[in-house]
Amino acid sequence: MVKMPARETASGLRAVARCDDLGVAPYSDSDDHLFRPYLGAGHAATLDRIAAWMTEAGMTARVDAAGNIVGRYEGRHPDAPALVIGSHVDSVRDGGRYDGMLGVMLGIETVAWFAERGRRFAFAIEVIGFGDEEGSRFPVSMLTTRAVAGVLGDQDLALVDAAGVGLAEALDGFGLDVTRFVDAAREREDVLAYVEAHIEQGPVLEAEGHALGVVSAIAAQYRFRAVVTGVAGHAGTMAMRLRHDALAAAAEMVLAVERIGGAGPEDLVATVGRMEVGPGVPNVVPGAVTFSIDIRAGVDGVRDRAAEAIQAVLPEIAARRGVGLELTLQQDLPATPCDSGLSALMADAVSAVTGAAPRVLVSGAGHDAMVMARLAPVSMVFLRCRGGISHNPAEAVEVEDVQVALEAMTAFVSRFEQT
Ligand code: HGY
Ligand code: MN
Ligand code: MN
Ligand code: MN
Repeated sequence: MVKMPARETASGLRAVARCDDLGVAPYSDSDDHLFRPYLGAGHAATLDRIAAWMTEAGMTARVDAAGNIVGRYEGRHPDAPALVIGSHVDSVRDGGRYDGMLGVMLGIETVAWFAERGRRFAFAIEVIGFGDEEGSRFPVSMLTTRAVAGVLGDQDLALVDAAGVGLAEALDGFGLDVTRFVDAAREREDVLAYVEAHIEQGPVLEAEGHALGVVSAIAAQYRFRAVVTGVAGHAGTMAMRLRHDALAAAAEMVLAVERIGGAGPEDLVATVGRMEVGPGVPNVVPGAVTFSIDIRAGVDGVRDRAAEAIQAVLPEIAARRGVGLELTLQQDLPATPCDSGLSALMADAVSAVTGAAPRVLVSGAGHDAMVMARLAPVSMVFLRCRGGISHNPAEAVEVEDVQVALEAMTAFVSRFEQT
């Protein structure tokens, strides 16, 4: 492969350094590892910092009605529709520093690159840092992306977090009004397209020696909540044969979820990531357990069949063990294709800067792009990440790859201008 000349990497370095900066207190709710939940203690400070970087890059910055940070680089005419570049500023608990945030920093660096050269377009460029993509605090994900896309669900404004704090109260504490949450929605004619740069969060690009990849589609997701109700009892006196142990039943259900997830094609995955046990003390037979079920597959049908199998087997386990089961579908995100025209532009930009044919791949991870696709055509570019590790403090990127991604983003925007 042609050896590319050593790159000047100041912009890539700045993007990585800013992600590292935002990975520590007070921008993160944890003293040791990163945790940046939506409207958490560090959210306001994080948005302030990003707003300052957006302004420095030549944008105006504002916090929208849903607590997203929005930077705007005007086109040649005011009020022009925008090419939106975005990703998310929140994280999972004990997350990595680059999941989401690197895409926001690359959006800022893309604008800075054009501003430094005095380039203006027939369109504006907006950079959006979505406040809630992970769903780390409230039970569903992509809440503020759905606010921007105008696709909120009836239950969304009534969401309550694990501590019993409702969305309205959390917004009020942040200086926002829940009755205005829907005002974050954008008009279709304002958004020409949405582009997201994100770490792959998987091993493919590294294994095959690619710095970047072009995303063809984003996998379908279901998120369920399961509530198992048994009979609490004294751990010392309740005979085993008389028990209706909610945790033992849940444990059998977790193994059933794992078995069903493993019985399908490689891209079918099923995960129980969160479990609360009540009352949660060593000398009481658990009476109640709540756990999450996350099911994904590249196509809706495979996801749906796995969900049907799980919805059939869990009640059987509950009946046999004499416990109650309430299974609720909390989130349904269908598989989302990226726009073929934009993806062709992105592929051309990627091959121009890497000197190699681009690697095209499906994203098993969910992204803001799958919701923004309800508002505008979308394109995604992936960056290699070390060992494919993500949702883990060990998440890491190479500065050179970030620089190459920036070059691909600026090449994409220049091609987009020609369309
Ligand atoms: O869950 C996901 O795939 C994403 O990280 N929110
Ligand atoms: Mn930790
Ligand atoms: Mn994530
Ligand atoms: Mn992400």
